[in-house]
Amino acid sequence: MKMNRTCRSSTSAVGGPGAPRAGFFRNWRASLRRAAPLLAAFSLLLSACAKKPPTLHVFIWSDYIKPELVSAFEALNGCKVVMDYYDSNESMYAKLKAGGGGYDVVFPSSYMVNIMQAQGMLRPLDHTLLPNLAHLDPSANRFTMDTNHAFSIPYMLGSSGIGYLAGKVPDFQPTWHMFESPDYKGRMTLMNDYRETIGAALKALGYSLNTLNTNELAAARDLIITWKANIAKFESEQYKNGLVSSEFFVVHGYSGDIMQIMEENEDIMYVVPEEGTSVALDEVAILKDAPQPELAHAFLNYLHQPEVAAQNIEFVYYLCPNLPAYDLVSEEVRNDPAVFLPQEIMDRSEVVWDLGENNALYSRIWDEVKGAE
Ligand code: SPD
Repeated sequence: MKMNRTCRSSTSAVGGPGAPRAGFFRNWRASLRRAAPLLAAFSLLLSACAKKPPTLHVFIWSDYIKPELVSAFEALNGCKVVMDYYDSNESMYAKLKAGGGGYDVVFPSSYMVNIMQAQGMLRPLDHTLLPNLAHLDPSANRFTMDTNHAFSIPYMLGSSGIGYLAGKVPDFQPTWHMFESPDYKGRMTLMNDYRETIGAALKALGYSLNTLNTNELAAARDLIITWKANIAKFESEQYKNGLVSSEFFVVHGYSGDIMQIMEENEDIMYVVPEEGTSVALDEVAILKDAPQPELAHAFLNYLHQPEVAAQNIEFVYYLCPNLPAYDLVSEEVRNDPAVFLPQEIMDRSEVVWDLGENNALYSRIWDEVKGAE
């Protein structure tokens, strides 16, 4: 057989019928050489992914979950939980709106769930991943508009009230009008939270904290301006340290937060003023663009595991509406009216509702308070 160029380069001359052609090998080797850096990067990425556990980013109120429960969740799920904190619904909302975060899970109060859901900020919940929904106390539904838990599930119920130092304020009276007392000028704080503080003033005046009556709102504004002359500042977080260290004698704060610091200073007391207050249900929701939606569902479900909910109640001193957990908490907590709010407090208190476009009535009043001398 005459050998020509064609024959020498033919595959049958090298490996018989069906064997790959030498040209193919050359092309393949060249492609491989070209792809080598890409392949190396890809395998680096794979090994990095294999080593790095998934991370759940949680945006939550401060002092609102028992840290050991978070560690236990990490161990159970082979993941890492990174937490960031906020001190009001509005500051949380503003940060998310400004594009901050990359968060998966957030804890808005029920009125804020409504606002965020209407603006497409929340992810619909997949109930097949939330079997512990079966443990929810259905009576918590009167504090939320998301009664089917389409976008959120109840997390904790609590009240707002007044924390004070019994030894420093011997004439303390359980009324919002304490903030008018000149005797404690500079030693008092009010929350930097427009629905809470306008709500307190409205209750002090005998009005609803969801009123749309502009005269009532104007009267509340004027009362807060009177209070403002006596307080050290509007503040929703540092009041706890201030009460423990006796820098402040009378503070407007959240029930569980004030109960938590009682161990650090035996003089601290908490009361719900006789005129009534706001009772808030904070919920837990998954953000629309959550990077880890499945892990986020696992976290929500975990929070309603009865033993977890019970331990959390004991730690934060708020009430997780989880029926089997009620039987698992200590008798001391079960009988604590700051945790299991008695009917007489419920009767004079209200939930802050989303007022839609009328929310602006409140933010306008708040701007006027802040701007007043
Ligand atoms: N540190 C936890 C605070 C919880 C506050 N929940 C109620 C918010 C309603 N303004």
